[in-house]
Amino acid sequence: MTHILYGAPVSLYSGKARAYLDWKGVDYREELCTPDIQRSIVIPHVGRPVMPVVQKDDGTILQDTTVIIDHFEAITDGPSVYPETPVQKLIALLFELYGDEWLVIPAMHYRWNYNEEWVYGEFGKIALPEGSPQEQYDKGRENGARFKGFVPMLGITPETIPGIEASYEALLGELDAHFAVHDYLLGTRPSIGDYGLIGPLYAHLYRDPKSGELMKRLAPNVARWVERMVEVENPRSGEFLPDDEIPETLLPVVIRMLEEQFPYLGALAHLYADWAKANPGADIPRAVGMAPFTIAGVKGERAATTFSLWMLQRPLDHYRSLKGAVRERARDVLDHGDGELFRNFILRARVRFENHILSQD
Ligand SMILES: N[C@@H](CCC(=O)N[C@@H](CS)C(=O)NCC(=O)O)C(=O)O
Repeated sequence: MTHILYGAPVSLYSGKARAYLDWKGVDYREELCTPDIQRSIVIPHVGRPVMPVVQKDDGTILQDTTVIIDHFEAITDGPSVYPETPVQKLIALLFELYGDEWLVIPAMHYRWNYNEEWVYGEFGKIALPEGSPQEQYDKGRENGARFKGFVPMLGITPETIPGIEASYEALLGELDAHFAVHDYLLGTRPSIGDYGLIGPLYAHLYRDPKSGELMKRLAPNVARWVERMVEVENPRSGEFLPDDEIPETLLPVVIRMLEEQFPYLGALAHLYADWAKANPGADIPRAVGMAPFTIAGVKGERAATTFSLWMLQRPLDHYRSLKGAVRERARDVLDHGDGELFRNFILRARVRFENHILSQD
């Protein structure tokens, strides 16, 4: 018996899980997460339709890519995707947060505004793997409507699109310069930060045809990094840079992340804390209203997604556990940008994520 990854080629977070399982050398096979699988396996265990899901050989269901990764990290010997050195670990956790919870904006923008017709066929292949192209397209249009509906909630509007594109193209330039020198974010071994980036940068921004053309044209070194990540040649190999070094070429991306994502996360944390105060003990909704954000100088608002807080707590808790000289080294890296946004982050209320459910902590 092997483990099963229920996912799909078109799914952002499936790309993250698959790339990790391949690098980790986990014995698994992938099956399409069809509507039947959603009904018979996912919804009964997780409570809602979502992918990817791992069904372990003992029947245990793992959902959420971070939970999946942490599970296999805990039970598998050998090299880890978590750097042991503290500042690299912090940067890796921040990149996971950035990829998972922020780069979904360009990922969804380019998919739905440049690849819409194509992606309907892809959605159809999940629901009707044996169907004709026309049947798949029609079914995909029906099933894709829910995902298209997320677009405005993510802050993607005619007003914000110029900012989203300017930001993404600048990010590609920064990452291209980095991957011209380094195989992965922190050396010759992929870290949890690389897995955060690979979801949006593979399943949407590389694999969707129009987006892939753009990436290969503007940032060929990023495209090659995507290929290294998803076509794993040497599982469980490579090293992080010595001496807890953070490559200089990553600093522009750290600065960008602090500037773009952290004001939004700050607003989200306050909205959630106000909600929690008004609703003690209540089930946490997926979003607690809309939070403002600014991207490349353009203002918008997007759903204040509570799950992002759980992802934020990971680097924040790690940073706050650091002491003395180590904390100073972390501060020096962060303060290339507006590091205070992170270092002095006000988190008035926390969340817990257990058994697929987010709850008040
Ligand atoms: N944070 C989760 C998110 C999973 C997720 O949002 N998956 C998408 C597809 S890539 C999905 O199923 N979305 C449907 C929904 O959330 O309603 C993870 O890391 O697994």
